Amino acid sequence: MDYQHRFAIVVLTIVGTFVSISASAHAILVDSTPKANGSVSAGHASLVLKYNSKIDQGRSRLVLVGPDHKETPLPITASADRPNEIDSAADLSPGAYVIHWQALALDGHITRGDLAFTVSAKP
Ligand SMILES: [Cu+2]
Repeated sequence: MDYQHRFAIVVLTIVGTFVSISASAHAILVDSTPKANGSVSAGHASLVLKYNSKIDQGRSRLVLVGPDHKETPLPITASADRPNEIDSAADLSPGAYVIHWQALALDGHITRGDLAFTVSAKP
C-alpha cells in the first residue's frame, strides 16, 4: 500500500468516527417558527424551535435579543406531546430580533445557536 492510500484510509476513518458521534443524539435545530431569517407580523407571536431529538425542556434556554439589543429570557412552555420542541411566545414590536437558544438533549449534550428573524408592522 502506498502512502496516498494509507492517508486516504486514515482520513476516512476519522471522518467516519466524527459522523457517527454527531449522529448519536445531539439536538440539531431542524425547523422553527418563525423560520430562520424569516418574518412575522407585530403582536403576540408563538415561537417554536423544532429539533431532531428529544429535548429536556425544563433545562433548555431561550433568550430574545430585541432591536434595542436588550436581552430577555423567554419562558419555555413544557409540552409532553411535543418532546422535540422548545415552545414559547412573546409580544413583539417591529424590528430585527435574534433568539439565542440552548438546547439540552436527553443524552446530556448541550447545543447552542442563533435564530434571526424580522418583525414587520401589522398590515
Ligand atoms: Cu449528544
